Amino acid sequence: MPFETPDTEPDAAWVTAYVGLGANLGEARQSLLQAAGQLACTEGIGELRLSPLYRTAPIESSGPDYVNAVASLRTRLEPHALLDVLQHIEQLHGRERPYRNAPRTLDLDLLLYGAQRIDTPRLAVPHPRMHLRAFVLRPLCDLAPDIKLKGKSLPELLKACADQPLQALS
Ligand code: PH2
Ligand code: MG
Ligand code: MG
Repeated sequence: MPFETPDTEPDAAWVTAYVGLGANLGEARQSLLQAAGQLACTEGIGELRLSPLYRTAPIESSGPDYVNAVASLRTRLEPHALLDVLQHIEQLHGRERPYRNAPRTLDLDLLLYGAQRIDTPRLAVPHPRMHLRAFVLRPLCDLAPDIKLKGKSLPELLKACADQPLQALS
């Protein structure tokens, strides 16, 4: 059996996940690009695709405009292990949490993990507010236009938040 590698675990299943990226402090654009690179280099994560970047007005938040994007990736990390990776990368970028929705140097949110629904004290997936936020829906639609949330298409959901200012960055 020339191709057997008996000293390694059998491959865990690879799952497609979507991560929301946002920042409105410091070099926001640079932080998003760096974070995408750091995620792509992480063991257990592959095939990362980053959406276009958007400048977006803060929603239920304050401070300067945000830069937002979404990344799709394939992972064999379990959801909470992936969350650990996201929080570690936020820390590397100096993330502080003085109060809810405070301006931030980097926010990485696990939006979708395959078709799984997760509800634990640390993690809710699908992200409970993603269907209401143009800064998530627009870049998600760029990567995966056929995804449905709450039984609705992304263009349909985007129409309902047409009042949320958003501008593509070149
Ligand atoms: N994130 C929030 C709250 N409000 N607004 C914009 N435009 N972009 C964000 O990433 C964002 C927000 C909570 O994480
Ligand atoms: Mg967030
Ligand atoms: Mg977050």
